[in-house]
Amino acid sequence: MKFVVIIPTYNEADNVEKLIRTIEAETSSIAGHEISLLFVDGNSPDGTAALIRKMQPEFGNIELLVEESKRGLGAAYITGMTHAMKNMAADVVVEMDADFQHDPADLKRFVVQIDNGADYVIGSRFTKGGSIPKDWGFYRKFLSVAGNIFTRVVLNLPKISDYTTGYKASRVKGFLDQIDLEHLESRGFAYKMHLLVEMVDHGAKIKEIPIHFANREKGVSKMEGNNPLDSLKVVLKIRVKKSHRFIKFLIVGFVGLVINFVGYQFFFAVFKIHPALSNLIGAEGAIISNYYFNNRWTFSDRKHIDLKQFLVKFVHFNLASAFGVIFIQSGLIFVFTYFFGTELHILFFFLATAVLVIYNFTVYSRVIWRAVEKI
Ligand SMILES: Nc1nc2c(ncn2[C@@H]2O[C@H](COP(=O)(O)OP(=O)(O)OP(=O)(O)O)[C@@H](O)[C@H]2O)c(=O)[nH]1
Ligand SMILES: [Mg+2]
Repeated sequence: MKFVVIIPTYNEADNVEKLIRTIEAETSSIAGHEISLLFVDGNSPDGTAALIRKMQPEFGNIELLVEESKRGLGAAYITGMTHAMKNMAADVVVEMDADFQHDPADLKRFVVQIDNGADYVIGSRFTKGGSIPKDWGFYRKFLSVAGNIFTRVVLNLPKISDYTTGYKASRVKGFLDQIDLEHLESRGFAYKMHLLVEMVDHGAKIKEIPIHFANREKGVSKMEGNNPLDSLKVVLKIRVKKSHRFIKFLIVGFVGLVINFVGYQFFFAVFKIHPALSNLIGAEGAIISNYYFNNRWTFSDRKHIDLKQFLVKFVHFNLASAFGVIFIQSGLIFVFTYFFGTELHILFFFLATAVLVIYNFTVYSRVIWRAVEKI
């Protein structure tokens, strides 16, 4: 596999030479994979790019992109990731800082986890065995910890101990290549949150590994002062966007319900078809409507356009819908009435239907409309 380690730099002249030598030494023992470095320099006035260029002939696996100017960490990574996928045939992309806060010796451990089947390896400072610098002030510690809790709760994410770490490896095929990087919120540090949410939404298998986050060796921090506020804004924006999707899903579902009911009445009353069969026809009408409108509207950013994909996913959609009604909704009603009798059957119906709604939304988001075909 080809691993591309993307390293954004801005005024890292004091670090890059040693960094390149260390990474090359640390990764030379990795067998069976090709490792390349991709620097994205924000046109540093201190000559960082020239130093990198000078080292390119010595190693042969270093690429450099120079931006017009410093445009933020997220912008640099979006440029780097797009280049790594389009022009370097990357199978895996690693995000890494240039200031030795991320230990190059850890790269091997990221590779091992990808080999073991992980799609998204997170270098965590807060999991057991990880650490942050001892001399970090209370404010920075607090921001990191509170930020993590806030992000997790507001975005209803799976349990990860470090949502904002900068040391990560992402699998390209089926994950990074399906994500619309140009539309990530924030061109600053907060792009990390959005990328993580996208990887989770695309069903990435996540593996956390502990890392020791060091103090930067040389040079000064480029952290923008508005990072915390920007991150807060991004988390809330994603929340609102997700809520929009959920509301659209509910409206589409309601239209489906009406179609189901009208179809049922129509075929029973007009054609005198057996009520059970009439309902089946009505329900299929609802399924078709739900699929069509969710594709056109709720998940318009992940629309199935290609006819074959549209039809294949429609079959999946039918199967998922049938599974939901039979095993989740009816199954739950069966279990409830088995334990508590039939007296409260109306309540059981609503409870089971609520679970079905959540099941449907999860399956639609994570399975049916998971793979985005780039338009
Ligand atoms: N190309 C580019 N690189 C950047 C930009 N901002 C930061 N970087 C680089 O991205 C990496 C992370 O930035 P840092 O300033 O170290 O941020 P940090 O690690 O969160 O903060 P410190 O702990 O203070 O170092 C470093 O390698 C920087 O040189 C930018 O706007 N453009
Ligand atoms: Mg740093």
